[in-house]
Amino acid sequence: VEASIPEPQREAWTKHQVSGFKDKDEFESEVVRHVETTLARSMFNCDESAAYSAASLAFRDRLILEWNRTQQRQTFADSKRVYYLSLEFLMGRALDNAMLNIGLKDVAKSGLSELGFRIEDIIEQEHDAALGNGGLGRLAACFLDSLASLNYPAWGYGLRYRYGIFKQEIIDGYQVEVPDYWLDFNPWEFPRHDVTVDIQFYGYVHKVQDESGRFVSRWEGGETVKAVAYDVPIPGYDTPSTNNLRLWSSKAASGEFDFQKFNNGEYESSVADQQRAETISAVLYPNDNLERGKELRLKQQYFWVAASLYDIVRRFKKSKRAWREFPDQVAIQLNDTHPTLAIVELQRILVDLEGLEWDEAWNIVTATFGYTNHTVLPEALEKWPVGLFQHLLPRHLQIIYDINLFFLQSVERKFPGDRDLLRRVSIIEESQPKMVRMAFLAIVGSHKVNGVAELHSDLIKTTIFKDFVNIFGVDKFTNVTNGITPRRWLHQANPRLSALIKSKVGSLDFLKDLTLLNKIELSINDKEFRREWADIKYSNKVRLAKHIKESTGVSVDPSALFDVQVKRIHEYKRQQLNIFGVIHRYLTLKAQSPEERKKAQPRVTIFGGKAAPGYWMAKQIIHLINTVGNVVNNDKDIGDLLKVVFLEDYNVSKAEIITPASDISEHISTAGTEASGTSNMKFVLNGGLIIGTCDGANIEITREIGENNIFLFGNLAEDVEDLRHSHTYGNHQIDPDLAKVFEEIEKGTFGNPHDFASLISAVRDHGDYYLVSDDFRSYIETHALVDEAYKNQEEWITKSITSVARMGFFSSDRCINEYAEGIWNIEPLKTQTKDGTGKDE
Ligand code: GFP
Ligand code: GFP
Repeated sequence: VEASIPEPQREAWTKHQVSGFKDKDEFESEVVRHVETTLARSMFNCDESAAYSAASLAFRDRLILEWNRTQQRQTFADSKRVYYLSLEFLMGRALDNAMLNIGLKDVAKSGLSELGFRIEDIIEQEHDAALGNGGLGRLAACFLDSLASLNYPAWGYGLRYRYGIFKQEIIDGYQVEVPDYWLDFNPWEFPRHDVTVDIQFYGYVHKVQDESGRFVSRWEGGETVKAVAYDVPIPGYDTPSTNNLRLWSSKAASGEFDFQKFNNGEYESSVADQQRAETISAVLYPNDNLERGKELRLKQQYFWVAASLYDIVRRFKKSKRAWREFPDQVAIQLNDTHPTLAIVELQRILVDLEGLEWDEAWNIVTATFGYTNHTVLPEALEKWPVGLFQHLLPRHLQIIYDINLFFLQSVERKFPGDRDLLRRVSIIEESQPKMVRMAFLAIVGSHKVNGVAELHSDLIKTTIFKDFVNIFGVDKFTNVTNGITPRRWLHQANPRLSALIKSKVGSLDFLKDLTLLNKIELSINDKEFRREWADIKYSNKVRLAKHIKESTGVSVDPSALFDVQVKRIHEYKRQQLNIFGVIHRYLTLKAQSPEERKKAQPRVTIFGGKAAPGYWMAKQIIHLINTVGNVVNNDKDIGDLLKVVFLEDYNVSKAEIITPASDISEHISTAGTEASGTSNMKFVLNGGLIIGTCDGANIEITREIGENNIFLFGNLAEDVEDLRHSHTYGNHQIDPDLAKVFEEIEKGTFGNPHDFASLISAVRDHGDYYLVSDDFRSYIETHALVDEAYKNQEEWITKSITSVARMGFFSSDRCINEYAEGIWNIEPLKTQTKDGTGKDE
């Protein structure tokens, strides 16, 4: 590796080596220095926001030094790296995470206190980095934490959206979307104006003969946009390893603006090009699980994938290895189909630019990529119109056609004459218009395809990808059950619980090996431990109650049973089932005498989540929740027996308050629709029980914690098809109690019934695709069991402790180790070695 500073001058560099703060005094002087220099303020005008900025800069300085060392170690070791390509990284806040992972939160706490600030208030100043929609994006963030914590040489590649997921406001019970401009001050990113890539769009393809007489394709013309790298350091927990998340931002390639036009006085149009280029990385698309085929989205995908591959290939070429060694040095994981174009782009680089033969290139490509699927919902699988491709990426379309041709030829050899099979598996769907099926392209171009929970991985093999199992063999398809990072979702979100567990495990080692949690089961009869356990839950509920009061104005009693459902709003996740159940509870209470009511278990039902702006039904669900809350919360007969709240703008930092405060949480998707779910894991890890369907990871959670510790209900995935079918024949009889709920809505009890007509008719008149009525009875009966169980607090605490003790499997560390071994074939890099290469001890 070449160093830019010649040998004789390096001594000066070594002498002046920078190091980060090590103790409270040094931390304080760093904070003061940043306040007075970087921020140009002083003790006379340092508010909490400035203190947050300065504290973050102090930590950032430390991080970036370790980041540099980590990158150097990885470069010197020259071992295989993994690149995680994800269009979403839902990172949340960084300061608290950095302090805890580095292990200097206490130092920062007392330092800030001496400077006149409370650390909690400082942490609160940070704007969430909300570059994701939900589970998929948060999974990517948990993976980055685990990759760094386990010392894997790994980079994330994503887009630096100027606007993250919209901010949600609730106005008159309706969701209103407000832009989330989060970049005003972001100390966690490093712009790399020297790391840029020119990305081409549109244009045309022609064949030319190269020096050796070979015909090669040249892609020319069109427009060019510049990708600029922004690096975000990812600190590992209790290790110096600090990995990189590289986010690309788009800029006009031609510079600021068109000077010609500017000089001619056309001021406005002179900046048009610049704005058009910057639009590419401007917004994160909200996910409604329905592909809408927007050109800008495809542009985003190619922009990001092409910049990332250019960077990866450039790094590989520095090692001067032969191309066939590429898969020994590089593993690329495709988080869903969004980065599938990477497969085509690498083939293009190898064949068109590097001159490899098609087959040799294709072997390299397929050995490099792995593809993770996150949904079986057919309407969510990405497809792009061929015409759009032809226009935007003409050379890529040709390559896709060739990939498809060779693939279909191989299918034909294996299954001669099976025309229908060819039609079914073709990467090009022969529809009007023709479409490119991205999931099929991802399967054909990868060496492994995985689902994210056992049931889901089985389902993809028997439904959407069945034909591909026959073609490629079953070994290409595998499962890696999702996980979550215990650093953020236990230690950071629930510090008291983490401390209590530490007192029983003997150390914080469970944060690195979550299976050590099983040690707390030995203390299950320890009275003091149990009391502290219950007290922690109670104080987390007090904290949430305070947040509810501040954000909604509703007072809730922390001793009531807190029932939570927070996730993207979607019909398949069935928040409508929940709110219909709440109405049923309300009607039941109303029908009771005051005497009977005294026996009822008080409840607070808490909702949170965003609806995609174009998803009408989801928005109606939010509206219904709010109107029901309005009626119920103000009903004197009901009082504290039932409260219904919708928490506005659910995001990662709110999840950190909500998750530790649940008694029960809801994971109630129609069986077979939720690929995994990850919040189910977070709630259980924080001592909350769950009510759920036999879906996604609920099944494996049940297996681990025992079926006495979970409230399962509803129809099984294997019966869903038949049930749906039965709805369409003869009369679809809906559950009588659900019918009463509908009657009440239609009477106008919760506002204008017209507003909710589509929610009701989806169930009653349009085939009840999500089986709301089929599962309703078992849902409300199971909730009755929850009420009963909660009355026996001792039993409940036993369930809670037992569940946490058995959650070790669901760490994202386990998950990343499985990917590393089964899919990527990479090893962790040692952080301390004699020669600094990280290669050996
Ligand atoms: C280069 C150097 C590294 C350095 C990074 C970050 O890496 O030592 O830390 O840049 O600027 F080799 P590549 O991106 O070229 O791998
Ligand atoms: C998607 C799936 C979830 C799954 C996550 C992560 O998340 O079942 O747990 O990906 O694999 F739907 P959502 O964004 O839809 O929640």
